[in-house]
Amino acid sequence: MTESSAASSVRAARDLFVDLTGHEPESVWSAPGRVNLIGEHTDYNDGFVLPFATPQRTRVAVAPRTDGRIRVASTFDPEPVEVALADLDALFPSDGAPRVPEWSAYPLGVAWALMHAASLTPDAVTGVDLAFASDVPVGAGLSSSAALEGATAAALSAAWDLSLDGATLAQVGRRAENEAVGAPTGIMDQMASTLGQPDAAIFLDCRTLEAQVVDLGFAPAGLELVVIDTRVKHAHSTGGYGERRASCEQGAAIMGVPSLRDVSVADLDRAQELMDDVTFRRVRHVVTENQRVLDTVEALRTDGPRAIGGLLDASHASMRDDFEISVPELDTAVEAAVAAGALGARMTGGGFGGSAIALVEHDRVAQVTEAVTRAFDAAGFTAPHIFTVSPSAGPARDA
Ligand code: GAF
Repeated sequence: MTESSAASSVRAARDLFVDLTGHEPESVWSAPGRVNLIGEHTDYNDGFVLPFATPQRTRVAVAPRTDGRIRVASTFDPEPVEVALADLDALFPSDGAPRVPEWSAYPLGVAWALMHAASLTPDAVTGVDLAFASDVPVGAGLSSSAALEGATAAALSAAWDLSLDGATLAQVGRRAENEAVGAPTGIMDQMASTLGQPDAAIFLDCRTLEAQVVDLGFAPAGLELVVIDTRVKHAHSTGGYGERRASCEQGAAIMGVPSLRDVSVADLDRAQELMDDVTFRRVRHVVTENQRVLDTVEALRTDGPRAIGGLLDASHASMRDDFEISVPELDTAVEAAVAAGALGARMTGGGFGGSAIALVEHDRVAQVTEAVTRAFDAAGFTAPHIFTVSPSAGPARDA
């Protein structure tokens, strides 16, 4: 990510804001997307995750207005959506589908969840105009939604003079995603976005929300983290994600524990006797993935990033064979990257499309890129989008 592309994204948000309102914004805020290094589908099982924030960010130009209304617009869909803050409760009823157009449920849902989190009544806060621009690719498994939620939460928190920490902003974002948008996701993406640190990952215990910063040290070790966006779009508000979550809950109920966090690798033999094969394999993925997160953190702390390649590979195999959330494009990306010399590779995010990551020697990035591109071509897949990322900081005021 170059300085100028960050600047052009700030300018795009500002320009949209001026088109929308006819005046300059008061400030521009931003929040990052995320790459999950390891720990997939463990967050809603009260387990462990190790994500980091991307250099790609969503930016929002913002200024208050005097009439108690909130208006949102995005460069992706510049048709603005405007509602009264006093109507938000009715727009996001606890027993029904959101009553606002598609993407606007994210920022309007954050406003609604933030007002509840801070016990604010509509007459206690100012109205606001928000104009968004983003360079986080949508549907690529890099959590453009958490970036949108994080940027909105940071901007509104400043506009409404609230001093909320990153974990609270993340919980606001998650509530918006779960209840306003209707996607049954965990807390990982929002915590990665709001707690992001340069050159480090966030080791998060999703039960206690205790977060530790873990140095990654990719650059000093001569390594790059390569993202392979397969261009297979995914969504978590429909289908497979919810089904996997239900299987995990069923597995925990059969084991008689509150969540799969409470099942250890040593318990797996017993689990296999108690449940059907599919449920058992879903359980085995989560239980072994939790252990792989702990092993990855230990390896990073004691031996450095070169020691984690095998854990990344094992994570992918578990998602492909046991959790069954990979797709041929992700498997091809992982296999071609490893065959071309990556130290390890895995799909990242919720699955059913999106991106894979590969840990690669700096000198081999071109070789891996070429090999993956060739493999996609040979398989007749759409050409992937391949780029390197370095772990980045959480929400910030950019202007
Ligand atoms: C998606 C969800 F939003 C996260 O909460 C997490 O469950 C992830 O899929 C899978 O690890 O990104």
